[in-house]
Amino acid sequence: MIKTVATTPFDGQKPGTSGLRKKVPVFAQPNYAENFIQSIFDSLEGFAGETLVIGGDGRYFNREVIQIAIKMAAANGFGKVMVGQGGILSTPAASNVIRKYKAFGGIVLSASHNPGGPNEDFGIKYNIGNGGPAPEKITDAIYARTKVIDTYKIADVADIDLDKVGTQTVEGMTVEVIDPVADYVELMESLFDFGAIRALIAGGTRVVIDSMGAVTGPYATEILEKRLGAPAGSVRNSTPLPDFGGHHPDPNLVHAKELYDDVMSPEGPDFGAASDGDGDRNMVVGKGMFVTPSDSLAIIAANATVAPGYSQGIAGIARSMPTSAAADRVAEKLGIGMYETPTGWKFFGNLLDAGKATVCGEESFGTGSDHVREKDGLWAVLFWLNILAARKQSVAQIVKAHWAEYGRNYYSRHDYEEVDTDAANGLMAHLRDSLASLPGQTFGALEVEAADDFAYHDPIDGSVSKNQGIRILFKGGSRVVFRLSGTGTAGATLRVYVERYEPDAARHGIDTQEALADLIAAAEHFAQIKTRTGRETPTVIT
Ligand code: VG1
Ligand code: CO
Repeated sequence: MIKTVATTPFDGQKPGTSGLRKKVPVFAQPNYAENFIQSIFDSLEGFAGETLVIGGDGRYFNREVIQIAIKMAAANGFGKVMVGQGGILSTPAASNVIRKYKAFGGIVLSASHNPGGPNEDFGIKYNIGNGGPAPEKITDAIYARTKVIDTYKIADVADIDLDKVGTQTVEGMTVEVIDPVADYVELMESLFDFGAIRALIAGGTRVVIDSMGAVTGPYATEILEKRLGAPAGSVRNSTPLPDFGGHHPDPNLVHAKELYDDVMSPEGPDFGAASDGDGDRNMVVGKGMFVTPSDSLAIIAANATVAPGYSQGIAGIARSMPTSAAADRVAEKLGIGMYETPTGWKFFGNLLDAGKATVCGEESFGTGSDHVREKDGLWAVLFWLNILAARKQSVAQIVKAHWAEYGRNYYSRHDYEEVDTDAANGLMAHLRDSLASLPGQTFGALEVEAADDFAYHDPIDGSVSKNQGIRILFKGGSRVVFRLSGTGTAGATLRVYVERYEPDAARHGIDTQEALADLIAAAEHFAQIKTRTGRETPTVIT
């Protein structure tokens, strides 16, 4: 039986950088998830009889919301739902399933790199038929709908069995529970030289992947241990758990420190990687060398043709504005297009669909390509292993050779988390107000060349996205960027991105924070971070 339930709007159901993210107790309020899901459906057209893909990263509350979403899809007229077994689909795997089976779209349940548990984070995101996050036009429509919603539709039926692969029927709609791993593994095998990677591992290169108790465990185990022959146990924290085993599933030098320390120890593995909650981010570490995500994008682009899926070369590179310009130098050398977008994967979709860009990346440990429309953690790891196998060099050798050829972009991000919202807004407003007077100002040896609030003009659909981050550009190519996070669930998070280009190979061995010290001081000088936020130091430095 289909029920129509009366409801009233909730404040603040505005999708951020990547969907709606809130604490579980917020999501658990009666009708909260239902309102948002109905608002998604109300903002779409023409899905009657079509297929919807549903899956999530397995975090606390995943199964409950999946039951609701399936019953609401049935009540709203979808013809079929494809859902990962156990409610599991990594974000890149969901993107692939949407594309492969020509679904109308998908609902991805995740709060990505934020912790999970009864008092931690949850999230809902809608992806369109190209497999990518809904563009702003749709997320704006969803938000507008959440403000006026008065009813939602749901099938009044028993819970669906999510654990058995196969099909069942819910109020006339087919529900197919699929193996969440198989399609993804097939795609990876079509892109990379598994034979060469297998030989690399058989030859003694020791590879470990830390899945951080989150969704990539089953994917990484199947690929690394079963298909590529790495010994059992090479994938750590491989069972997806509702609270990620207490891990903070953010693959960076703070939260994946154990893995980092292990790779750096003399007797440790040669190559280590970690993924985030929903499997779209990656951290890559080689012995003696942490690879910054911005460099990782540049190095993958420069070496792309070693992988069978990219042997014909790449059409272009896209990066988010705060990501370092390391990839720009590769694009220049290859004579291909370079695109600079706002933060968030939804801005890459048009460029990928139009064939303008083949690989994309963000400084926040996100790398991907036109194989799906999300960033893809394991894809990046496999790309690196393919490069190691082809070049027969270590990670450190490859990175240093890259810097020698292109120069090094020293880069760091300083995050100030859970800052008072008014203080953070005040800091950004102050910077915005001072934009016109910044050019020409000096700080030590630095001179401001230009300053602006980044606006993106999408070259494909002509849409304009304003206020995407304050940039202070110095003479010589160094810069500092300020923006507020759109994924947090408590207070505001200020992100400060700092970059300096160093062409001289003799100066490529400096500690990053030291190499950037004057720019970090300049950021403090221009933004008054300490006095405005009351923070002496960043919460996280990556
Ligand atoms: C952050 C990152 C951004 C990324 C987004 C979603 O956004 O900075 O690069 O695309 O998270 O990633 P923000 O607005 O907090 O800076 V995920 O892996 O959280 O879906
Ligand atoms: Co993520």
